[in-house]
Amino acid sequence: MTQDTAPNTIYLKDYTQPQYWIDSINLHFELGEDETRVVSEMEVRRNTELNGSRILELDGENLVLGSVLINEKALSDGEFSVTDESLWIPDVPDSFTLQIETFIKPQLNTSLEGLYKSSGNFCTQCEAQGFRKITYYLDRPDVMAKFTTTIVADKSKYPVLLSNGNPVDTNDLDDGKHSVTWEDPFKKPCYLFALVAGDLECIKDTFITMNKREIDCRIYVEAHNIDKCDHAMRSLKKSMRWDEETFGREYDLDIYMIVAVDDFNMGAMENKGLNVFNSKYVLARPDTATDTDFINIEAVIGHEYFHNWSGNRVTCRDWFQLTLKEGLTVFRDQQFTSDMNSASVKRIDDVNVLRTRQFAEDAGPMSHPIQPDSYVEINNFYTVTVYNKGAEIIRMIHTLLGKENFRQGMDIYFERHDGEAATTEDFINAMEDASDIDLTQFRRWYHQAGTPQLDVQSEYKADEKRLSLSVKQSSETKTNKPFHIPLSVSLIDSDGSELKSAAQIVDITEAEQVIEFEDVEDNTAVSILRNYSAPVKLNYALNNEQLAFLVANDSDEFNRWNCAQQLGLNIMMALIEDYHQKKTLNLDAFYISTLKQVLIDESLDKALAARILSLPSEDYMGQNLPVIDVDAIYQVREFCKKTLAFELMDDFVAVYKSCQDDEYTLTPQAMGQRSLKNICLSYMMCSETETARKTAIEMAQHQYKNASNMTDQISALRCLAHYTEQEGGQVLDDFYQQWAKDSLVIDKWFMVQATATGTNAFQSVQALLEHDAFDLNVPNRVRSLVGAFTQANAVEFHHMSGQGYQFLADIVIKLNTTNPQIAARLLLPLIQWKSYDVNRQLMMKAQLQRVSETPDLAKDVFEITAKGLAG
Ligand code: B3K
Ligand code: ZN
Repeated sequence: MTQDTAPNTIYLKDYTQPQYWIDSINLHFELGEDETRVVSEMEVRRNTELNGSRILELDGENLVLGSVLINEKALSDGEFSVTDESLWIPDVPDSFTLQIETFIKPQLNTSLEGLYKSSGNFCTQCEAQGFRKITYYLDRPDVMAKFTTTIVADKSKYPVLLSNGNPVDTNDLDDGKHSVTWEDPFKKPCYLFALVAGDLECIKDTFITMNKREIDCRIYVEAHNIDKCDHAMRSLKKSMRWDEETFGREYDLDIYMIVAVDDFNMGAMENKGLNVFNSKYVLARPDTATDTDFINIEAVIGHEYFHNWSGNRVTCRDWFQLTLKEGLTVFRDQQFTSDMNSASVKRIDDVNVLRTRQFAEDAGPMSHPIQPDSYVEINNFYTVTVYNKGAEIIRMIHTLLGKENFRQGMDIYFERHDGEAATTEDFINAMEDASDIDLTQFRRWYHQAGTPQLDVQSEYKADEKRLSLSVKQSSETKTNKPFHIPLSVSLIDSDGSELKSAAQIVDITEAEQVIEFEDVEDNTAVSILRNYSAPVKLNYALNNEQLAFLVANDSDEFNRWNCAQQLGLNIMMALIEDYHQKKTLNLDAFYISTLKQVLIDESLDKALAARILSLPSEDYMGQNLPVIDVDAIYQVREFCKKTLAFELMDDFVAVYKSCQDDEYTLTPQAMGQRSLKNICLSYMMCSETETARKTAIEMAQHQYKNASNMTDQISALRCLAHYTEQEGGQVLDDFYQQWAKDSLVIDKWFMVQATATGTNAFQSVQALLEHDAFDLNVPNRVRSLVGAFTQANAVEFHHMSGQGYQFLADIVIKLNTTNPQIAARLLLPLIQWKSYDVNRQLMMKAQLQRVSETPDLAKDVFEITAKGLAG
């Protein structure tokens, strides 16, 4: 999609129903090496609720039109017209059969949208608007049709032919071809259409549903990956059971298929009965995948499965409703992971993503409410705001209504809208009907952008034993009206026990509000925004002693971590000040001893301990500075790590040794132990005293050589590659030799190098662009090198020379023609220019400007540059 003039903006307020409905579509694909022929036969009917035009306008892009027939009669050239984006047929009957023949070239489709090829196999990605690259259609989610799909292809090259629904017919044809016909009994929008044709193998299992129906579950992969599917299959079956037990939702077809492909723009896609996945979220063996990979696979498999109800059975009326299915489904997958693993660790990880990525998005030029009111390219709105903040909004509804009412609301929503294309308003109405709770004010979360801030001050009156908290809410966006915020609070007495009777969820609805507690003893600590009950910035000035007390005693594990983050942030912000004033840096002994307590506390969950011991991220620190100073942040953080390594070396070594597991397992305990072990190793590696450093290097080398799993191997590799030259170089070479044939593991190899710092860091990233294993057409590879460098290596990407910015713009310009979706995503770090110093601002803007002047700028990239330059 290229533009000569500025592309149109689409507005929610302009939504109207379609002029025509399509009740059924019969698709016939003849897949060829040079050309693919698509014949589509549709039953079309005028929308009688509208008194609209008689012109039928179908969406279509990059298609070669063969023929058009209405009620079996071919139209002559004058009876229709074709533009770059549509097919117009004036004066159509009220109800008719429409047959359209188109020709496409999937083998040349590098946008990975529509029908394309990955590793020689055919596959599709239609959400949001990819179906129009396959055939002319009403490519909008409120047009729902019954799909029947016949695929014809060479049998030896493409023995497996898949589409949505159930297989109903198979035939061997002449010339070594064969055909399979699939019928999907459920009406669906075309974005849920899928086709896969290839030389694939599958693992099979069965799932017995709550009503004793037997579901044939299959995971299709290339033959060499067949031994890496077991975890995905287990995850699928767990998801199916969980959705029955938690939400009473049963699977509805007789077959559920997942296909893993290497070339994919995002994580996975919930096509009805035929999910297509980025292989990163399917393939795992202990020696190739980290604990995080295993957890992510379970989460993404769950996410796509849960879409079968929240997304497919009830879909979105238009793309402005995206959070209706995405926010809700992220909430569902978060609950699932939380139930399968450690709930507090999951909450910590989710909040970390929200606070670093979503808060940054909301503070920049792409800020939008979870229900945006306009877009240029909808693919740019599959954002952390729509997904992750969207999930927080659902979580708040869950908190306000309570578990039972929420479940009832979900039942009402699914029953009322099954088979329909719904809106966020439909969802909230169902929640109100289930609970009798008025969500009028709460609805503002859907329409107001920006992160609200809560300023809390406490006042204790010893004579009255009264504690009052005054809470003020404000927003950067001055036009925002007060939000309805569920604020979870409790009190912890001076012995460290929670005063359970004080625990409550306070409805914050006013700009200023006071919360009173009676009968409170002196020195009682307030635990606030427990479990992160709302997506807000909390400003509650606790001193370092109070924070340390809560790190040690809060009964809310999330808050223990959060207070440790706040404490670390206070300490590091003060150090940044010292750094700017060129003072000698000194790490507060109190902070060191607080972390030491956590480190040696054997009763503490190890995964939680590992998170508490992790310093606030560079991104999080940056958000708390008026101007992000990447160098100061980096130097201060490294200084803290080195000092902690020096001060606590013996403890790190002891804990490291105590965390060696005899046998690899994937339990939350074993994963927790590995994460604590590896965080100890990473601290030890920062050591600057000779003997300690030598010990650390030897331990890392030993771990690298003897690792029984990828978590341990990659952690040791990262430590050596980031903190030593010669030893690092050796293990990087060794790792490459060992894993050259496994592209997902090689992605990790790229990522480790992309996140290295130091004199040659940038040159080595540049050199990697030329590496045989690098390929600009493979999104995973691009993300692991370019994405990691620009998003997870601030000090090198934002180098004063501006070389990082130019590097990124060069890549984006190349990708603009081949894969605009990926190009637009990669460009995002540059639009945050306002957060940096003036010199960097100018250089970042200059590169944005350069990208914006690229000839044939894709809509995706246009929108990001335009918004980025406007600031
Ligand atoms: N619904 C898809 C995302 C499609 C992205 C299109 N650019 C995956 C998911 O959220 O489950
Ligand atoms: Zn989703």
